[in-house]
Amino acid sequence: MEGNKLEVSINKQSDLQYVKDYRPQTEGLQHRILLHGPVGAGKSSFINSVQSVVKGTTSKKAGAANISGSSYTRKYTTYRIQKDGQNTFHPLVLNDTMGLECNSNRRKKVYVKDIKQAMKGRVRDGYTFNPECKISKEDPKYNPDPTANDKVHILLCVVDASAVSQMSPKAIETLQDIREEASDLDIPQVAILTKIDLICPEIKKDVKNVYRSKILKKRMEEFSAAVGYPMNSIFPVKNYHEEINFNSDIDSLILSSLRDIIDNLGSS
Ligand SMILES: Nc1nc2c(ncn2[C@@H]2O[C@H](COP(=O)(O)OP(=O)(O)OP(=O)(O)O)[C@@H](O)[C@H]2O)c(=O)[nH]1
Ligand SMILES: [Mg+2]
Repeated sequence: MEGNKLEVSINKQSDLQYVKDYRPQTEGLQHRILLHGPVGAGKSSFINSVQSVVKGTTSKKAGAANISGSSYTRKYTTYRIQKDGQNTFHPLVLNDTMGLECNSNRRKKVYVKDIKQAMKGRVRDGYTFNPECKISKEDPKYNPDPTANDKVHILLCVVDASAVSQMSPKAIETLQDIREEASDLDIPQVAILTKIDLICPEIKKDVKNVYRSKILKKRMEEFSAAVGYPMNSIFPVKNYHEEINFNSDIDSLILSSLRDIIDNLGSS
């Protein structure tokens, strides 16, 4: 994997410290990471993985599902990460959303509109997404007056590496549309490719092989070409999903992707 970030060797402890020490430049501001992407891509699992790795205890807060046609996650939820032994939280929050279902043009349009409103901070925590109907301005969970803390600071597109080659033109178009909306709002965008263990037996055996996997590089290039994310803004991830114990290499990859996400946040 020459010439891209995968070459960089990971130092788990320094990445963990980096994440824990991270502060937005503006006093009192929290940075919000908005996850979006196709149904079953691993959005909720990534949030669980991040929370577990940063806290050092396994947590299963964001409900993760077995794959079916429709999104398991329905509620717009903010996940915070508690600081070690304190009743305070890291100034970095992750927002889970409903998965993209591309089975109709209507659903595609509703999805783009809802994600756009979420990026603007107009969707309150606890809103239940309706794939047939965008959030209404009369909804009690509609926030007409978002503050800087309500707004999204970085958009994180989550895609299943084993499904990249089979993404429908509608799904690709939707991810492109959302990227454009984010650009219009000056929100930086990055992506993670999950389930890398499913595309490469070497990675399944040892996650460290992520740095050598040709098939992963190919999937990243395919995704980059299809949706338009530059290669240096796509990060591979293996989520915790059925493991009971921590694995240092999985931790390292999660932390390195989180560090990369933070590095793309820009200054605010
Ligand atoms: N092998 C493998 N499975 C994973 C990985 N990440 C998630 N999964 C599994 O993929 C399935 C879907 O994961 P979720 O985290 O629920 O996906 P989601 O994007 O939140 O899905 P929706 O809420 O339905 O949109 C679950 O069965 C997870 O256990 C991974 O890195 N590798
Ligand atoms: Mg989910």
